[in-house]
Amino acid sequence: AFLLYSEDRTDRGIALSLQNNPVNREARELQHDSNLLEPANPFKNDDDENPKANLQEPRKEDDGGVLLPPQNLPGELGKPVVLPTNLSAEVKKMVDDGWLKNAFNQYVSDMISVHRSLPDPRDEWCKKPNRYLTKLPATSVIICFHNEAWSILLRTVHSVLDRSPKHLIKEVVLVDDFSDMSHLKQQLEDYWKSEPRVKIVRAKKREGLIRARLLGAREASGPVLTYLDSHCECTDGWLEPLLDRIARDPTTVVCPVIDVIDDTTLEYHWRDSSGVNVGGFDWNLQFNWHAVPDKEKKKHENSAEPVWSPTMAGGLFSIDKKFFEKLGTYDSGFDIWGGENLELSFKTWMCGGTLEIVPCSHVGHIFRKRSPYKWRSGVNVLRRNSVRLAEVWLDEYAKYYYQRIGNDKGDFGDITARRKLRDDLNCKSFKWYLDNIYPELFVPGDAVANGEFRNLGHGGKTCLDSPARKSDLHKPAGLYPCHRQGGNQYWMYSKTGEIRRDEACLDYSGQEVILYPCHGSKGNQYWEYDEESKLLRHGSSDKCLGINASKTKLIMEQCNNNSNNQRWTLENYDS
Ligand code: LR7
Ligand code: MN
Repeated sequence: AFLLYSEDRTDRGIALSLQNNPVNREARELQHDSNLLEPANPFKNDDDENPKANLQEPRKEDDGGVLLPPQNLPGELGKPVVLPTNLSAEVKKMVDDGWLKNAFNQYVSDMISVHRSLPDPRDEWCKKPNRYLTKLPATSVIICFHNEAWSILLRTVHSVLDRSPKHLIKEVVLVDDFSDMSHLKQQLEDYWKSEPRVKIVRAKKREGLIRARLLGAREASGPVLTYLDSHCECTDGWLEPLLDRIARDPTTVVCPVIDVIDDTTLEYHWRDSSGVNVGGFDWNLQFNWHAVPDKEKKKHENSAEPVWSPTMAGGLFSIDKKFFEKLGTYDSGFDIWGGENLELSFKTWMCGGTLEIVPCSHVGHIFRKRSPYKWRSGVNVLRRNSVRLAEVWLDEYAKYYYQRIGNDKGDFGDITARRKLRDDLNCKSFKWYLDNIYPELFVPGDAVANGEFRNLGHGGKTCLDSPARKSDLHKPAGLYPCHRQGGNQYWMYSKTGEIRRDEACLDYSGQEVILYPCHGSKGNQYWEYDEESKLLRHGSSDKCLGINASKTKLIMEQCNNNSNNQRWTLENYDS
């Protein structure tokens, strides 16, 4: 198999058609297409100069005696595949095209077996005998895709079939959300022709991932639904720990730990259960990750035990089908992408369920830096979804989201049915959720001021302005003409003297004024506002926050009562 793979001069077209033969597993490995790469074999192990030295006896499978690739094929065991730098122009173009279409390295994915092996990231605790109930419910696995790459989609499905006990997979429902890539048409049907457990459902128009998931749920006949994105890989034993929680209590909604499949090398990254994160969100209604809070840690003897999570990332979870239906599934008014993850999270907690991350279950996901597909033109889809979410579930807290979007709700459609659902289910309040399930969240109402922070110097039209995303932490905070639309100009002044947005705090340690993760211990993040003089005096340096003459930079100066460029008005200040 190795010789064939490294020396055969098949072109890509042939590789593809071989790949489609569902009975010839070995032939599918020919997709690696190494001949197009220079040097001829870029996949050799780091410490191995001679590629032939890698030649080893292929493993035999116990069932059909079909050959499996040797462990040193590209990407096996989740190892990274690094392309050589001296690619020919022809190959480089294919690599670039792959990135363009998918926002990850499709070329590298195509080199890797759709049955590749992965590390086993499980804690020993997970493998103890009798850890899980012997009688577990079967699940329908629903995978929605819109223009997904061939090898990635196939690897997702094979990882489910290859690494789950047969009797626990009722079926795999592939929902095609109106893709136009040709490999997702007849070719996909042909590929799965001899696998009765794989069903393909086609949306008649572009529905977006939320309605596509609902379409999948309608086709699913198992008692449990398991959703996966179309670019995932399940590891050994991923399924049992999820189903076990649902078998014990069908109102428990469970998520695996989501490992990272590198978008460039397809390397499988994982951390042990001491590094497990839980989900949260910010007032822009964006999902984010957090370390497990101490209070939750104390409830467990072993870090591999399931932990409560305020929210889920959205794409990877299992839920009892009846419970999902009882909760009113998703708001089908949500379009394309976004918001549904928080909707289901809030509902689960507020309407009688529990949301958990199960550290014994690991599934990899390719995190992309941009969305490769078309959304919808002329509508801010995410905002519309988020406003629907806020209107139905956030009660009096919705206003904090609206402040972030400049109070511009736009047309968010009709939500009466969703409100009725909430009433009928007798769900708890959002305040209850925040107080009991997510007390770590900073609530803007607890701030002394919130909104724009305007400097009165040089015409008084300059506002504190920074995106304050995770990637902006440790970077200088900025300034911009005030625009009254919230967003990067929405700040809070907390009771404890922080100037913050979400988890970013204005911080000064003698150099530049930067954003830094809020630490809650004052010092470099302590600012004292005096309503009278309008100065913002910094705790540890005793200097005042000002702006330079060109209104481009925050500066720290000796405090001066008469200097307008040190004077600030904080919106909604309430002493
Ligand atoms: O119009 C669409 N139709 C689709 O079928 C758009 C997307 N999709 C499919 C798509 O092919 C993919 O399988 O829907 C899935 C999700 O789309 P991605 O992969 O572009 O989204 P993402 O991984 O960036 O999105 C995360 O947030 C989404 C919010 O709506 C969904 O909940 C995704 O499932 C979710 N992914 C995860 O939770 C994986 C971990 C990411 C994190 C954190
Ligand atoms: Mn995804």
